[in-house]
Amino acid sequence: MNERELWRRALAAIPGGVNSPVRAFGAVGGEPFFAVSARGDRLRTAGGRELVDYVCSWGPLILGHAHPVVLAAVEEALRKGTTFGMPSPGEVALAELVQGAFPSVERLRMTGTGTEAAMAAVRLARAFTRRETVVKFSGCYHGHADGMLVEAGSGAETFSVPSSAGVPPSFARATVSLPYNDAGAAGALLRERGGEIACVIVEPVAGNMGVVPPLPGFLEALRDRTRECGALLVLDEVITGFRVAYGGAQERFGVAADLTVLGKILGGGLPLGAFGGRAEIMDLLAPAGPVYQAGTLSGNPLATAAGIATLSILSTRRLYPVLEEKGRRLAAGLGEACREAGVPHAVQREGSMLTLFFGEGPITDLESARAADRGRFARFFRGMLERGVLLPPSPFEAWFLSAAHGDRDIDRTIDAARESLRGL
Ligand code: KE4
Repeated sequence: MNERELWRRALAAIPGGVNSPVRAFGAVGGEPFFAVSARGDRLRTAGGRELVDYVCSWGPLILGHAHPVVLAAVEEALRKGTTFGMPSPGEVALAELVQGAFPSVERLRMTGTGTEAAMAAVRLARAFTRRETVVKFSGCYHGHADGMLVEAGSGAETFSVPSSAGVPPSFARATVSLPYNDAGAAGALLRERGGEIACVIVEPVAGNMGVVPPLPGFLEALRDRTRECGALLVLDEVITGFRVAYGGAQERFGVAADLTVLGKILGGGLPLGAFGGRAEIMDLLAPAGPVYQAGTLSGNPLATAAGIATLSILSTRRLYPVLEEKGRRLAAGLGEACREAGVPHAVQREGSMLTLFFGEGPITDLESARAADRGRFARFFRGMLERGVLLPPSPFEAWFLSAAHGDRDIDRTIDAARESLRGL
């Protein structure tokens, strides 16, 4: 298949040629390839190349591509049909698995995407608290709902400004964006204006400005200050859920959310998002209560089959120490390769998600993430791709390891990094 011709056709039919912006390689240059199949940690392109894959579909594939147990579960479900538009047993089984993994989740509602789940969780928080203002953190991404596409205005105290065309300033004014990891700023805002705050929504480990772990005490401060002022703490665990621990960041850091947003791994590679929390909050949702939310394919039987198969393997928790060691091995090798090359770097990791920043660490917020050398990352990305290793095509994304990334491929990645760093 001629990828250049395919790309020309894609540009003639799809805006920017892609169905999600980051796939267009805008941050790293060049034309993207087309993926046609994948298995384990390997992804095959339409041009016949096989790549060691650290995108892993942006997080869902913690077991690797096309895991046989997941494929078998989806194939079995497929033979019975694709969607019924009626309650199906898999939705109940998957919701019960999430209840078991997240003690803070007494009730769960499924959606098609993480965006829908985050959007509905915020709507629910506003209804439950009868307050309007939402606090988020610059550099965190919670999907593309209007109120989430905002950035801090001048000075963290002022209301936010839209970070996308088409978002009315009035929507942005209901959201305040603060610097990530700044417990002082969050505490001050919640003490001064806590009475108007519906919720604080945060990635407990940031993965959308590159991997930025929470500083000690940051999550605990958000938990304490929100409890004091009656705002809800919404932990967006779309990436971290089932990734950094079976019970997500809540298990890893011991901080319980009022509402949890899930996605990615939950769907085992098929479209699935979810949000959940205490029954007294979740039971405000239609049809039980006055907060409307719905979805044609929410919790559809193929996605729940993939999710149940994935969580059934993860629920033994045996995989997490293995993933931790894979992440440690890769991070150590990348750091050594950068030191040998004399390249300023910060390898930031939480479990099996990491980012190599070309800048002085520690990277604790969006400002320090943006100070890293993006041009160097773009050249490094292309060098790695030439050597058969696919990194996320953006310095502001997480690299993901899966159960399928063996030591040989990790060591091959480190060797490719050593070679790519020469002359960067
Ligand atoms: P989706 O609507 O893409 O399923 O989920 C939105 C979302 C919500 N919360 C967090 C913490 C997320 O990371 C995401 C989606 N992540 C991006 C990239 N990290 C998905 C990739 C893309 O947009 O193409």
